[in-house]
Amino acid sequence: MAEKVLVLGPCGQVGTELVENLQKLYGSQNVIASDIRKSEQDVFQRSSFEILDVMDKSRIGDVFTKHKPTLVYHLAAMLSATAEAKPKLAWSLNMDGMFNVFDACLEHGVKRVFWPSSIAVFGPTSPKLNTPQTTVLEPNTIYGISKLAGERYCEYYFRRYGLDVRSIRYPGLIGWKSLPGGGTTDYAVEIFHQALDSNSYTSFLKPATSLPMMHMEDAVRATIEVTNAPSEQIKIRSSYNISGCSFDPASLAEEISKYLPGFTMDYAPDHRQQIAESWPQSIDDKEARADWAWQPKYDTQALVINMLENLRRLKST
Ligand code: AKB
Repeated sequence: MAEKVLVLGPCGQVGTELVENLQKLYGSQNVIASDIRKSEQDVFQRSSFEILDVMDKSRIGDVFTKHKPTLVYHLAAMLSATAEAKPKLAWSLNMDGMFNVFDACLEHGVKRVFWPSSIAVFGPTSPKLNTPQTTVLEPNTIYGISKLAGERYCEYYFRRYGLDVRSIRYPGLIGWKSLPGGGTTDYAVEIFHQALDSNSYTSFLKPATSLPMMHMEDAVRATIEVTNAPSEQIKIRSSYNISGCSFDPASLAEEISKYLPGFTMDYAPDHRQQIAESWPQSIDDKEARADWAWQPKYDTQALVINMLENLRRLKST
C-alpha cells in the first residue's frame, strides 16, 4: 500500500525542506501538510493543506479521518529561546501537542510516527565534548525539559502501545531554503543573510560559544532515514544523537570571510548565551551510525560554501 504522509507543523525551518523531500519520495498527492496557518511558499501549494492546531484534539481526529495517513511527522513545537519567554505555553504546546498526535496515531491505526528531539535534552552537568548517547540528562531550559520528557514518552508509547516512534536529537540546523524562528542556534543562519546583505553581523552569542550544528540537507536526510529504517534496526526508542559539525561564532565568521573578504563580526550577547552555555559543544553519534548507517555529508567548510552559493543565487534573482 502506498504511504499517505501527514506532516504536522511543517511551516517552520525543518518542515519546509522535509515536505519537499517527502513529495519527491511519495508524490505530492500522498503528502498532507497541516499547520496553524498556511505558508505561501510553493512547496505548500503542491499538496493538500489543512489548517490545524495540534492542541485541538478533535480537529486532529477530523484530519486523520479525512486523509487516513499511514505515516506521521509531528514537528509542531516551540524552540528554546521563545519557550523561555513563554514557559507554560511552551510546555502545553510541546507536551499536549505530542500526546494528541500520538493518541490520534493509536486511535486511527497509524503505526509509525517521527518526533524531533534536540541537543537541548543535555544540560550543564552533561559532558560537553563528544557528548554520548546515554549520559547525565539535567536540562535547565523549559524546551530541554519538554524534549527530555518527550523522549521518555516516545519510549513509553513504543513499549506500552507498540507505536513505532522514530526520533533524533537535532543540533542547530542551517539551511538556505527556510529561516529558523525562536532558537538559540539561529545566529548561524542569520549570519549568512547579513553577510551577503551588509558584509557584517552582530552575534547574539559570544565568540567562543561552540555548538553542534548540521546542514539542513543532512538533517532532512537523517529524518527520512531514521523513519524508514527497518524497525528491528532501531535499538534506541527514545531519540538518537546525530552529529554534523561543530563551530563557534568566531570560527564561522573566519570561514565566511574566506569567501567574503572584509566581512566583519561584532558581538552583543543576550539571554540566549546562557542557554547555549548549557548545551554540548560536540556530539558522539556512534549508535546512529551503527544502527541505521547514519553519515553526515557536510563539514563546516562545505556548509559555508553551500550556504553562500545558494543564498547569493537566491538574492540575485
Ligand atoms: C534551538 O536553538 O532551540 C534549536 C535546537 C538546538 O533544538 N535549534
